[in-house]
Amino acid sequence: MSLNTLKQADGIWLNANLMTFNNELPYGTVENAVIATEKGRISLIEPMTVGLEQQLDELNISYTDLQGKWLSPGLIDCHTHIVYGGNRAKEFEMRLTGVSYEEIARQGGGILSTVKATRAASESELTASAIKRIERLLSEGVTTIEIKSGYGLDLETEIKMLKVARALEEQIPATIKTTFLGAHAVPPEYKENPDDYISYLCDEVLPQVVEHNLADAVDAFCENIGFSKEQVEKVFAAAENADLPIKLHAEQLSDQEGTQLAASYKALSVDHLEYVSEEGIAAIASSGTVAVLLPAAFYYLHEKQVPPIEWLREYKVPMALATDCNPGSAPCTSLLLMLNMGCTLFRMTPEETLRAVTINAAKALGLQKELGTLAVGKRADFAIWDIKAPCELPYAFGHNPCVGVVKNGEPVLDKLI
Ligand code: DI6
Ligand code: FE
Repeated sequence: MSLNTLKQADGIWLNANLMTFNNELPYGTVENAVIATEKGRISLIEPMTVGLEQQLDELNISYTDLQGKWLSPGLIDCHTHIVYGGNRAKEFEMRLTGVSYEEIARQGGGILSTVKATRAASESELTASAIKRIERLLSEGVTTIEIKSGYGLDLETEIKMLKVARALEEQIPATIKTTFLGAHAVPPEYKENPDDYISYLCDEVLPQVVEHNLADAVDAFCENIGFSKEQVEKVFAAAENADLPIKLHAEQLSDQEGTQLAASYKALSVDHLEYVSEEGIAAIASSGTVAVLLPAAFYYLHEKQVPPIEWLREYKVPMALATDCNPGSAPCTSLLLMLNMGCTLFRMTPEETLRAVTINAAKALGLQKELGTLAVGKRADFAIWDIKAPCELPYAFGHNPCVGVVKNGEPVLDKLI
């Protein structure tokens, strides 16, 4: 045990069971461990030694005794649309009288009704409503959140959304990654000329987003109710020009072969994938792209076709899970519920679901060097769980055993008694 490291530590947790995702054991388990942090990073992970508490007491070094509780990397929600105006409860009601999600979108509802509400909302209104939703994620051990624009669909509102998303990092203890999703839907102004909208995005909106450093990635919705592969390719070319990595909403409702296109741009992730073909999976296997699965949208839209988990396993594509928190297809603020749905709806294993919200979710955001595992040198983001085994996290639903959250080495949620 390196007592010198412990003497310099800012925080020490003893008698912890760790899910590190950083060794060959299931969950990267390190049982009965000490974890310490210094200057916001993990400075030590070692097995407990006999008499350590006493040694620390004698040296007057304070620590938290976790008494066998489990500690995981801070969870990462790598796909959300959590900044938006209004809600779509009325459309939920419509869908239950038999009108489909696609039909509602064609009638000018759906994404466009949220566009109206988001354009009308002030920055402070958007911030306040997003914070309420984010607080629910944080209470479940989430320490990193990706947030997309895409409910503005004009220069002013896309910028407003991204500014609000960026500024959230100063108000909440989470890392925020922002994604420009101008190509989410065709706005009413361009209803007859979607190609002109794509040119507007590439020539006028994206340059402003880049100039003000408002986005960490660029995304698009490749779908028959969204944009064609050819239109998406123009957005990708502009993103590449601006040196921004790409992501894609791909094959959610039909196979548009957007996955292959995204792979050819070495996308960070392709998201949804219910209708992806084996060729699509083979393509992302060689491009190192993460498959982000979104069971809340699948569940909420009453989809029947599940993403091809078997192929993803066979081709060794890393799988991530996220809430897709949005007002239309996934008004969901529980990443723990996604673990459960990953198992029950998609038949993922409990370990796959936990890797999907830690190490693989970090990869989907290009953050794997900093986040997603417990290892010396990584950022000290972690969650503490009152459980006896990791599989308890996906096992129960509607239940939150998170008793502590540490962000950059600082306790930000503490229910430990
Ligand atoms: N796919 C989704 O699941 C969200 N966007 C997208 O392209 C849904 C957005 C919405 O319905 O508001
Ligand atoms: Fe989405």
